[in-house]
Amino acid sequence: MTRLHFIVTGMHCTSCGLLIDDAVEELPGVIRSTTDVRTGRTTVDLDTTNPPSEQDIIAAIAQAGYTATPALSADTTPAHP
Ligand SMILES: [Cu+2]
Repeated sequence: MTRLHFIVTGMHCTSCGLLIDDAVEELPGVIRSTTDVRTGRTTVDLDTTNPPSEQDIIAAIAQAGYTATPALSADTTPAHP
């Protein structure tokens, strides 16, 4: 399973997050989408066999009316050089 993180702008309440999760979860290859309205982040768990691209997910979020940009993983720290 792969996990992608996005920063989403334009959300103002819990139902915004639910709209985004519904839109993303309709994409083939998406296992689960979790949006935290408070932090403005969407976490998407993907099937590794045929996952949608980052652009597919951003497009689905855009269709729901929000702007998403790829974010570095929230739960990993940058590797040391
Ligand atoms: Cu809302």
